[in-house]
Amino acid sequence: MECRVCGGTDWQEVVSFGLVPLANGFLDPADSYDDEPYYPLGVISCRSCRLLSVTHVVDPEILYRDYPYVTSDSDTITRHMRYVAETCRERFALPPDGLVVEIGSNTGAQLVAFRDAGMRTLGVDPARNLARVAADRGIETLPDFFSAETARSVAEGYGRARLILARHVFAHIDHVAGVVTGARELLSPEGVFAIEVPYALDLFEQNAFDTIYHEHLSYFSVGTLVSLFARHGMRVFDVERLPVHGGSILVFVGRDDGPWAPRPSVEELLRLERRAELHSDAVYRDFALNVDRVRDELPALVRRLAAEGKRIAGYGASAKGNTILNVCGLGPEELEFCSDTTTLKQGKVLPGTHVPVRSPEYAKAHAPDYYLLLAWNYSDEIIRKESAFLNGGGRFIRPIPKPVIISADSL
Ligand code: DWN
Ligand code: ZN
Repeated sequence: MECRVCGGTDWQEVVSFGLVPLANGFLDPADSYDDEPYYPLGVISCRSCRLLSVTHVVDPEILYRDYPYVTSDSDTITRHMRYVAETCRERFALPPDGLVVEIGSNTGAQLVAFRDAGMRTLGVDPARNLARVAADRGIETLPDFFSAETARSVAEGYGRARLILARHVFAHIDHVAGVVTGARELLSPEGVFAIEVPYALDLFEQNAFDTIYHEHLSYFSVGTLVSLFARHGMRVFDVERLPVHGGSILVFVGRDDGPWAPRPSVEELLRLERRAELHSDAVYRDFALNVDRVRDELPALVRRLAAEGKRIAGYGASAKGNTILNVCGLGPEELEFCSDTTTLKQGKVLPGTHVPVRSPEYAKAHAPDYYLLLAWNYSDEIIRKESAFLNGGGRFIRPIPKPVIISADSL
């Protein structure tokens, strides 16, 4: 396999989880589960550019045409999307009538913040179910994948963009070269391409191995992104480290013939990555050992509690939660149900484990003794929201970076 960033073929094996179902492959309980698809899941690291890549690429037509994840289903992300809009408008003095194009625009919640500031907006998202929701709230959305061709037809129909946004979608793209070339063509010379991706350093520091699933093809460091964009006539000129989704970077990229000079933030993170020795095999070996530790300790803890007669449920039917359950061998034996706020997921069952997804109202009426916090990236928000559960003696099991029990007393 050739590296999608540098073309290299010298790979270090990092983790291998065997056959795993799709993390957003929620099933209808009325359907038979016999033909549920499973695909190989593992991560390898390119020894030339240190891109982390999944081992097996699933056809994006299967993954994204009908998509259950709605970005605006948490206060944390809603606040974050407002921040992204403000920071982009202020830093880059975006003109009120400028065009903002968002790749992977989901239900349009991020673009609303630009539209409300008077800007012209266009979403591009292959999920037809979500593109319809976006259109209903007045955000024009092309129900398609972003590619060099899409970029060309958008430029012809709408003009050049001052800002192209790609939040938590860039790491989902296999043919990055086509997307980067397309973005460069679609940008006006002073335009900015802003991408937000999970950060490789956080993957290791948080031991966030549950963010490994078939949608996430790449796990990036700043160093890898700098070399990727340089190959395509673009320059990473600013980076911000943010806590969303367990640790992400918001990376600002300009055309190399544009006005944006590199800011110190880029060199600061490159220095941090050199200090973390991301170029050595040892980092990836250590990560694999930490992953194995959670794969041993978490099922042991959950099974011990279940054997003591404790009732346990999942909290947040997140994609990453499905990696945890499937990779740790936890399922309906241990979890009664999984609570989730997303109406598209309620009434379905989780991929692989077939644990039923229930609404927060159901969860409240059937409160367990323990919740396995599968949406641990929202710990603060959830702990605030669930103070009555905690004060009533309820507990959370936070699985990552290593399993811990959270109770009212421990907070
Ligand atoms: O890259 C991706 C990331 C950014 O988003 C996608 N491939 C898919 C998705 O990953 P995820 O499903 O792991 O994302 P979240 O945002 O961690 O999912 C949290 C889930 O938990 C959602 O289904 C909403 C739910 N939730 C809940 O039930 N109660 C969330 C909160 C905050 C809550 O209080
Ligand atoms: Zn590479």
